[in-house]
Amino acid sequence: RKPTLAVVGATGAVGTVMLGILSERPDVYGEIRLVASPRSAGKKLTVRGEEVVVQALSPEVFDGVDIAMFDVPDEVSAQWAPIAAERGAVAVDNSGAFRMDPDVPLVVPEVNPAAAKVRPKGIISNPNCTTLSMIVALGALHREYGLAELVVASYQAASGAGQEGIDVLYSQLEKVAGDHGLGQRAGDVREAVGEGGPFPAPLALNVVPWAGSLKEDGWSSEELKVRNESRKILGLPGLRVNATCVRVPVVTTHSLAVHAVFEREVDQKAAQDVLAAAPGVVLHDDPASHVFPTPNDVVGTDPTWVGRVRRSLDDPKALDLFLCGDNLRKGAALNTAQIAELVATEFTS
Ligand code: 2RA
Repeated sequence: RKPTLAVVGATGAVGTVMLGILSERPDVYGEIRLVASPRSAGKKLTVRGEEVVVQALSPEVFDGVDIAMFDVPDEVSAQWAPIAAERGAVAVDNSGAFRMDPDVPLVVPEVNPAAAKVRPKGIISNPNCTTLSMIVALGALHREYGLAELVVASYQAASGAGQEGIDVLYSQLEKVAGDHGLGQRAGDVREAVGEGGPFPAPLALNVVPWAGSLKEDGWSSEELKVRNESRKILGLPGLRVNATCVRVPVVTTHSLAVHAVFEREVDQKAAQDVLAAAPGVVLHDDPASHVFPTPNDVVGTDPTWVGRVRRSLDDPKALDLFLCGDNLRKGAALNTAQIAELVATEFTS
């Protein structure tokens, strides 16, 4: 039978992308129920070409639901994913609430699909978008060479901070547009765009070395997520990982510069071949012709794009590469949809 799906957070930035993805991908569901806060209840949204009325989040809304996706803030997931699971649904959660819970698998279908079957709490977590933007490509290289260490710098898009992040970036860009003198005196962009919004410094005409909240010893929550989630997904609890997460004035698509050290010696051409053959990865790597991924060329697409693949000049076991992935698609909605499809096969097979 075709399972019933609930999409919780259907009206948010990720939820909106999710409705598009559900309309494009193979239709494996019976009913699709759209759920949001009481404020959005009654709204009509289109999924699979049909208008669906949004229902308010309540325990009863999960009755008869087989799979419930959550694209909502951590505290909402923390409260409601267990309620959905209690009512019999498999909850696929895109928040940070359960990712590091040892009884909740953290799943990337191209990397660790079998983990989705072991879910003692009835909950499966979807990784953070920054981890997801690199892990499919790194998983392929790990299978070939054995990963030992990662040094990562992210270039994260504004939409990682939700619709508010997108709105604030556009509003700041409007405020600086046309002023050709800006960006040449310390603090002049800050004066022009003012304070407020999800970014702790102006994002227009700037980069901001911060995402998430402050954790111990100066690390940001985002940097710790990259470390902890990579370890869990790859099944490498001792993997050495150092990340520096940076926000850049890009609307959507996270990029990462990665220095990856392996157990075995690597070869540039062989590594490129591994990446080119990996499901979910596109090798886009011919710098002589200016072929490399950029966020603006990647946004709206599903795969992880990889370019600038080089063997380290100082370490024959290390590769340097540049990756881009749409943080709202593979980084959030698409991976959640792929996990839900894995679960859906349990109903249909
Ligand atoms: C960000 N990774 O980009 C976060 C969103 N989950 O801010």
